[in-house]
Amino acid sequence: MTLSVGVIGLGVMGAEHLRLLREESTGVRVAAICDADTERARLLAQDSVVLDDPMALISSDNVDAIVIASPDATHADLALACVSAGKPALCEKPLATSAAEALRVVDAEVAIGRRLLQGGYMRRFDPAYVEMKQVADSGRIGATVILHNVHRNAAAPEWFTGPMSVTNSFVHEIDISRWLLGSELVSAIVHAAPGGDPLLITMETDRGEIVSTEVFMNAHYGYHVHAQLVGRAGTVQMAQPSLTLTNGNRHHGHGYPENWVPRFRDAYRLQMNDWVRSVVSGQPVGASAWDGYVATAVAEQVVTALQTATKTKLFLGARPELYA
Ligand code: ISE
Repeated sequence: MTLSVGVIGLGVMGAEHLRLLREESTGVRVAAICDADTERARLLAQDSVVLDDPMALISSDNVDAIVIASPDATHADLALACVSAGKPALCEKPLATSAAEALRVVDAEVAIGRRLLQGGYMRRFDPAYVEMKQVADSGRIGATVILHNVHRNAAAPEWFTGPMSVTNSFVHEIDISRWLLGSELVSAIVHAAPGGDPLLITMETDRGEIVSTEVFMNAHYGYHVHAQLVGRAGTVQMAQPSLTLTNGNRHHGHGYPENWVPRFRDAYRLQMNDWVRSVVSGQPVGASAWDGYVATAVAEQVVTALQTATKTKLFLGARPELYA
């Protein structure tokens, strides 16, 4: 069976997902694509049908499953439309721009009693994070006490507005910290440098671990994500920002990519391959709609913690049985 996929949104991430589906996935074809910029869609069309309306793509009989990579504010409505059409979707993060909207998506899945949505939290597929989790889970570093995260962008994307360093970028650390530690986040305090960038966000988990994250949107030197997990008997951390060392201009060392696409290329590919397999098998993998709700809800409360500059107790709704 060949799975027919539709892709909504063809910006940086949508174009990469389209490439992965066409060039690095098996058992799948891209039946339809859609972007607010119809010219951009036409240029990427190849043998896919170009549609103007994302809702028409979701309901098309020629589309079995959907990749949502349109702007953040559109994700929740499109995810809801996929659930009501009974079609699986890989939805880029964040699932929604508010906790209330994210909860509507969760409620829709709960109402039909099926998990159809996978959140695009691709770090769960990154070989370095996967190895860190294996080391932590093996007990080799003892009980985990601190997770240090660094999340630096060379420059904030031009579409960044307001608190997106939290709601669009830091959501990755919310998700990956919960996944790595297997704990829930219970409090947050945020320190902002003058001008609001970088941020230093310190959270505590329900098992007393401390999670520190520097989110620096304009670090200039390149895109750099790093993590170190500290246990009572050892530590595990990412070894390198790149796979090779270069010499030039009287300098020897690692290079940094421009943005997240080259850094997480393997993660995006593995995520896409697993998503396609999971749609065919009906066995969900990766971040669920519930994980998407948690990331958005915690981000919303971290934005409040940023504004109040005080330690904020985090709260979540009750996790439905579907996500046990
Ligand atoms: C971007 O939207 C992503 O999802 C990247 O993974 C993240 O590192 C970057 O900060 C975001 O802006």
